[in-house]
Amino acid sequence: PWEYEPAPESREVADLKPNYRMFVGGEFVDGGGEPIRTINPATEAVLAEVSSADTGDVDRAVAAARNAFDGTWSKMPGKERAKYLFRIARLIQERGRELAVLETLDNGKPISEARDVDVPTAAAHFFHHAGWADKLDHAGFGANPRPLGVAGQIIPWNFPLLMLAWKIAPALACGNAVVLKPAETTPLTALVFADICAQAGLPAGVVNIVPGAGDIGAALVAHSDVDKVAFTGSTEVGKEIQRTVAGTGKRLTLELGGKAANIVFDDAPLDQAVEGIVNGIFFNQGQVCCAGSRLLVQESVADELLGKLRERVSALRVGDPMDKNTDVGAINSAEQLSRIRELAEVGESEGAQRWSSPCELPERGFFFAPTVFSEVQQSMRIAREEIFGPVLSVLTFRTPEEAVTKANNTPYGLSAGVWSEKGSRILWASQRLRAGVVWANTFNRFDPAAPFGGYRESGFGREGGRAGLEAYLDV
Ligand code: TXE
Repeated sequence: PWEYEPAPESREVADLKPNYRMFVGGEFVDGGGEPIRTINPATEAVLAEVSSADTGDVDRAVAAARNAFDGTWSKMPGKERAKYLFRIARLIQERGRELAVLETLDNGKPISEARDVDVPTAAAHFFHHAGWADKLDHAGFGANPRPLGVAGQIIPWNFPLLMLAWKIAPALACGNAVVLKPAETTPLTALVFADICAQAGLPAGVVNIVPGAGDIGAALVAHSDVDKVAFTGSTEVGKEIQRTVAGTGKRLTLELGGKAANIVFDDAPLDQAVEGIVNGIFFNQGQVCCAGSRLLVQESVADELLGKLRERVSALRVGDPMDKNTDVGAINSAEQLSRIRELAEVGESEGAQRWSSPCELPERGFFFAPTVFSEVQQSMRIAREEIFGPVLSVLTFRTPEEAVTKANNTPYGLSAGVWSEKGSRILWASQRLRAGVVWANTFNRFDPAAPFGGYRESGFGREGGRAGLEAYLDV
């Protein structure tokens, strides 16, 4: 049921009168914070002015969530809750075109990705979790697992709608109420989602959306009536949140940065691997926590693979995200673009060899040409730090043992990829890789049934599948 199918009756984007105000207690209301001007990163034009929350609004949103939780939501049988999740899932599909267009305008990602990945995967998360809502008693959590209460959820700007779905779907399936803060540069699809909740008849206060900057996120984390905090974002802010939550008894899950290794063995199908490497690092302009940002290639095939890779990257179409043929769109913000530029310059000064696609970049907007660094050493910053942009660092190895050692030589541990024709080699490597997800002969595949999350500085807790539900239940 979760194939992307735009409903024939979908409204035209021009007909929509979006309500870019906060969503609290089932109503769109003006917040007390400074309005947020969100811009189209591909043109730098202002898209919308969004009302934002102040700390009093955070109090009101948490109170609304608490009322909804204590009132009807936590007492509702799972099979009733499931109906709302199914409805939300269908409405995401029906309003898929509107959501995809807004996501692309607000984030800068290619419309083909918003349409074929973000929107259908968000719907899939609601379908999947709707299916759990009435089965929690039989899922091995013990008798009568209970929701935690009010969940405070903070999400980043790289997958605004999809990260919202990862957070809200399991929380609601388990009977929690939610206050969610979208990222300041991408608040729009979260507010369309609020409209979808209203359209689905979700009881008022079960979902509240409070746009705002980091201070509003911090107020939500610190709020004494929040029972659970779920955060996706930078490792730095994740650590700060961990300190705030320490000693309060609040439950916490963190999904932070990564520096994934994509390992190509000499027996790998090289053309297929090239597609996977390109997808791994250039999908969403590389602004992906599990991006395959370190390519580890076996020395004997390194030259051949690099040649094929440069040829393939040269063919990527970079530019207008609204063009259906675009492969690489805009970077989300000027700040992010300058971070990427800075680290790329560091790579050059550290002595790595820089190669960039000879594409022409649009004059306006935040664009960065797909870039491949070869002759990268493990000690270089471009091999250690998350760049969060379309920049690949290539390292080589001789033996499988060396590949695994190099792959694990990072403070992160979110994902990894292994390319080989030999199943035994794939299993051998995946058992030794310290990463929450290991993809074999593919990359960046997401399934709501598969738990996603990290080791070490990539955070803790899982999202998706049965493991993801544990984060929202007392058992
Ligand atoms: O992240 P922030 P930024 C990484 C990536 C990127 C870097 C910085 O490397 O270059 O982080 O990005 C909210 N208390 N990732 O600055 O600040 C903020 O408003 C509570 C990886 O955008 O962590 C937003 O909603 N919340 C990552 C969210 O946190 C706070 C995705 C993320 O913003 C807060 C994004 C505070 N004190 C960036 N300060 C991933 N894991 O996918 C900010 N926020």
